[in-house]
Amino acid sequence: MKTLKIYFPESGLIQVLLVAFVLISLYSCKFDKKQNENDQIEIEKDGNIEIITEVMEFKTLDTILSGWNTFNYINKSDETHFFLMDKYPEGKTIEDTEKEIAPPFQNGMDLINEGKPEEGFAEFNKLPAWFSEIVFVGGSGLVSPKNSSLTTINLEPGYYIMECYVKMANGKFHSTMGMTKQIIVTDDDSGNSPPEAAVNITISSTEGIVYDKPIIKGLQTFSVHFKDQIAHENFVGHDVNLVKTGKNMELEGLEKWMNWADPKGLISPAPDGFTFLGGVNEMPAGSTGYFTVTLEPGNYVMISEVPNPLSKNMMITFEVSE
Ligand SMILES: [Cu+2]
Repeated sequence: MKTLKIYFPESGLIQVLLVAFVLISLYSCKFDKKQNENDQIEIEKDGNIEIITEVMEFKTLDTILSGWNTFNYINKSDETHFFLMDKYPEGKTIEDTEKEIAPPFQNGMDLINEGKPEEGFAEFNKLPAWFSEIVFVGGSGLVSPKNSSLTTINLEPGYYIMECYVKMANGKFHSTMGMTKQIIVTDDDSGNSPPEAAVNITISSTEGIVYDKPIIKGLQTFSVHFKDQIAHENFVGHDVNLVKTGKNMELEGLEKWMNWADPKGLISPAPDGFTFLGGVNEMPAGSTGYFTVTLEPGNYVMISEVPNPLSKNMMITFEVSE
């Protein structure tokens, strides 16, 4: 902790009192704001849990029930975000993340951005051993500004960090800038059942993204089954993001943007002409998550947040007709 030495002239006492007054006011302001933030968040009538991003933060419940939960992620900000639930090993908390995980990732990314990819990737070797014990158990896909997404996942009791690692225009991860939130999942079960899916998607490292029925317009629920899970070249596992595109859009820009380890990847602003509508973020092999979305007629892409998704059959296009 740094100690500030302040020299007070004759009117020192008044200044000290003024400083103290300002500090107390600031503290109570902050406290009031926090109270209000939590007041805004609610469990909706249908049991969905709201997550709101106004700028680059998660406003949601601090404690939730285990079992099946549906999250309504509302992105009111001007940037693209997602939420991913990281289940932490026993005894590790957000303080450990800030000390031991965020620095190697950000230093590595900064070096990659400076054109030193080898040194950058070497930074990732400094991640603590317990990093490999974090389990990524799903969340939304990417959600464009002023959009929302509905994602249903099953959560075991435990300590979780909700995070988003999209990058700001200056290359800093949203998570480094504080877009993380600790959430406790209790032993009490929600008692919810998973939704019924109209279309079943399977994703795997061997076959990519496949689905079993024609996709039609209107309100649709998709199941996403993770037949396997691997760490791709950029360390993350595969996931499913639904994207609406203009007609005859060039998809190369989107494909390249999906890789966070690319200096131009997963960085604000997202490429023009694509609207991210959520999906299901990475989950362990054998897991199933769900997302529910209203589909207007038009052209869509389902894509994974990995390097070269096209070559892995993790970038597939489809059309929804009138
Ligand atoms: Cu974000």
